[in-house]
Amino acid sequence: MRAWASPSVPSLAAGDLGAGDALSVHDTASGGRERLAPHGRAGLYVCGITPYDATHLGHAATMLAFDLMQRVWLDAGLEVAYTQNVTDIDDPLLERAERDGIDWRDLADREVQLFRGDMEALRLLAPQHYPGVVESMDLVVAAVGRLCRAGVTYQVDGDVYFEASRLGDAFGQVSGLDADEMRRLFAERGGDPDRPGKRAPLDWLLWRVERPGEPAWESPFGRGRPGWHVECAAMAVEHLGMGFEVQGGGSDLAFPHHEMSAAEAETAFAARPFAQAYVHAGMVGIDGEKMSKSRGNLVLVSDLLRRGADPMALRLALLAHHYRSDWSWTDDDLADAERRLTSWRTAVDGGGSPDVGAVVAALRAALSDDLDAPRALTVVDDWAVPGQSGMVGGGTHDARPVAVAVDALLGVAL
Ligand code: 5CA
Ligand code: ZN
Repeated sequence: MRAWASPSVPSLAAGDLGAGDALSVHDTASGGRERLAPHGRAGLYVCGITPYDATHLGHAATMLAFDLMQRVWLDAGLEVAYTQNVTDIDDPLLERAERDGIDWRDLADREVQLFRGDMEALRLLAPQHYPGVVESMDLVVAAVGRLCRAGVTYQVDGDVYFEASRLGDAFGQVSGLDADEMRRLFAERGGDPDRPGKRAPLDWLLWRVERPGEPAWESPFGRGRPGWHVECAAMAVEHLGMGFEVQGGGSDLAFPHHEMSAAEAETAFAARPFAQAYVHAGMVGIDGEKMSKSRGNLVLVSDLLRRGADPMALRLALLAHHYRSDWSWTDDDLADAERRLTSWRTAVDGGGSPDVGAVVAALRAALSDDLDAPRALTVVDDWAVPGQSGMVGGGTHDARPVAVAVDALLGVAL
C-alpha cells in the first residue's frame, strides 16, 4: 500500500553536534534491557492497524513510541528499515462491513486513508514498506506451505493448524507466560482454545478454508484465508529478513500474536531469531478502561484535530507518558501539553539559548535510555523556563538549534 508523506528529519551531526547514543530498550523476551547496536542498518517491524475503525489515541501512542525509536537510530547515524503492516482482512473488518452494509475493501480503504492523515498530522515517520495482507497473499500462502512441509501442521475440518507442542521449550520465548495465562489470553485475543478436534488448546490457525459468503483466495490447502499471526511473520521476513532488530506493537500483542508469529517465522525459515528484541508499548485507556474499537470507548485522533487541537500539542500529550506505562487519557493531558507547547514556542521566539550541546546531550541520554520521553520533555522545559535550569544562562542568543534538536529527536515542530 501507499504509506503517507514522511516528515524530514534534520541531522544534528550536520549541525556539529556529533552522533547520538546507541539505544537500549526493554525487551519483553529477555525481560530486561537490550542494548541494540546494529551495524549500519536497523530493521523495525511494527504491527499496524486493522482498518475497521478510525485511529484512536492508543494506536497513535504506540506508533509514536516506534517513531522515537527511529529518531534515536537516525541520530546515531544508522539507516532505518521500517515496515508496518495493515491487517486488511480479518473477522472484525468483515463483521463491521456487514453491519454497516459496505464492502469490506471500501471500509479498509477509508480507514487506512484516515490513518494516513492522522499519522501525517502527528509527524510520524512513514514506513518504507506498508504492506496489506491482501496484496501480500502469495507470501502468506508460501509461508503456510513452508510450515506444512516442515511437518508442524495438521488439519481440523480442512482448516490448517500449527501444532504448538512441536516447538518444545521454544514456545513461550517471547512472552514468557505460563500455560494457564497463555490459554486465558489466547481465548481473549482471537484464539480458539476450545475448538473440538484440535490436538491441544494453544494450537493456532494458519489457514481457514472458505466459509460461505466470506472472501477467499486460492491456495494448495484449498480456497480460504490466512490466520492472523502468519500474515505478520510472512510480511516481516519478506521486507526485513530474519534477525531484524525490533518487532514492535502494543503490549496486547506480546501473546499470542508475537509469540506465534516468531515461532512461525523461525520454523518456516529455519533460522533464529525472528527479531533481536520484542518491544511493547503500554495500553492507553480512557476512564480507567482499555480503549478499544470493540468496547466503543474511543478518543479519535481525527476528532481531536477537527475540534482544533494543535497536532504538536497532541504529540506532546502522548510523549508525556512513558511508552511502556499503561495510562488513561483525560482532557487535562491536552491542556497541559498546550501550555507546554506555548512555553517552548515562546522560548524559541525569544532567543537567548544556553549551551545547545548540553540540551542535546541530555535529550539523547533520556531517549537512548529506553525511550524516556517524559524525561526528555523536562529537559526542554528546563531550557524554556529561564532561570529554572542550571543549563540556562550565557551562550549564544540563537534558540533555533534547540528547535532543530526538538524536531529531530522528538518530532515536534516548534
Ligand atoms: N492489526 C493488528 C496487528 S497485526 C492490530 O493489533 N491492529 S489494531 O488496530 O488493533 O492495533 C494497531 C496497533 O495499536 C497495534 O500495535 C496494537 O497493539 C496497538 N494498540 C491497540 N489498542 C491500543 C491501546 N489501547 N493502547 C495502545 N496501543 C494500542
Ligand atoms: Zn501483527
